[in-house]
Amino acid sequence: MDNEADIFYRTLPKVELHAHLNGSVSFQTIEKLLSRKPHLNIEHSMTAIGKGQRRTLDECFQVFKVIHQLVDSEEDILMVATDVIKEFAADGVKYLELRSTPREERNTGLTKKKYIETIIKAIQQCKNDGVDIKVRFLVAIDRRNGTEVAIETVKMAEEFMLSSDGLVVGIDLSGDPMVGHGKDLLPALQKAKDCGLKLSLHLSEIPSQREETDLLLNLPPDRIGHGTFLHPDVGGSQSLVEKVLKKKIPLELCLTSNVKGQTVPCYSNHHFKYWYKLGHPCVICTDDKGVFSTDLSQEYQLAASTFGLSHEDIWEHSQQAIDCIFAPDDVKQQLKQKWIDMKPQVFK
Ligand code: 6MZ
Repeated sequence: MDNEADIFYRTLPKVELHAHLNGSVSFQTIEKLLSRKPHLNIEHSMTAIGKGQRRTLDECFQVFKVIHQLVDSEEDILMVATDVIKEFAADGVKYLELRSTPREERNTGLTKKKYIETIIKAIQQCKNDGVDIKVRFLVAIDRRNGTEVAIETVKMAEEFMLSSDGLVVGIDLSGDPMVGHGKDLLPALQKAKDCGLKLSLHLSEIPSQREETDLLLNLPPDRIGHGTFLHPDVGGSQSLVEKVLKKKIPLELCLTSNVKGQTVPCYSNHHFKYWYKLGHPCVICTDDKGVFSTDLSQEYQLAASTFGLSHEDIWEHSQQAIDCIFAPDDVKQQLKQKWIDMKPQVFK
């Protein structure tokens, strides 16, 4: 969907909980990166999936590799993170949890620690500039990197949780679902949980992960990314669904990403319908707004038009997302007040 969303969806205050930093880089920011690095011979068509286009999930992961070539220094990360935060704010997002995988780059001297520090700096700069959005950060574990890197990442995340004035709140488990196995990451994830980091785990993004999902649900995670193949109609199982329901684990759902990445055949078959009908907490998110050429307002509008939701339904949906955030209760209260204050203006 590459259309402009209606004014209602733009003014609607929104919560974004599933946004990978390097997947969220806009056309405009890519333009700036391309001009910084002309020697790489990268074109726009290699960094985004446009209107009506689809790719295999495998091809999507190739796109991230291209973007990583463009974003490889402290300076790039600062620009990308600042731009992404401002773009979400301009789209009416009032609370954002960004996630990103720390990388080191020998060529530019970037270290993983610097990587995280730079994102924290971008969050603080936006706050100092008065950008109307609260931002928190989840340190991402790329599943393909195995046990040791996962443990190292959790250690760093713990240090930053204690030193970032509450900005680092949790861990994301992501990366190509075809690679690696969750059982190798379980000790690191358990450690993260034990030290007070929240967990958002990509689970069942592809059909063959029932056993892994079952194992990781025992942690349990605080939120689930995608969960596309959890339910029995698509080859998951009732027992997985029961676990999610019993533990009330919210799902982060990304319509355009799943359709463009072809893990879901069409919008009307999206598992949003399954979970929404059950009244289970789920939150509409973008995943990678740059790569999938979308934004959160468009995703809300898409959910409304596909599943016949009224403006009041959508309002409730955006409001209930506040209960799924990882920041503490005082932040939830401030957001709830903001929603109350903004309602007359959104429905005028
Ligand atoms: C799983 C995904 C993803 O971390 O460099 N990522 N992992 N499934 C997805 N569905 C499409 N989309 C993005 O952002 C890019 C990284 O986020 C993860 C992948 O690990 C990708 O390399 P960062 O900011």
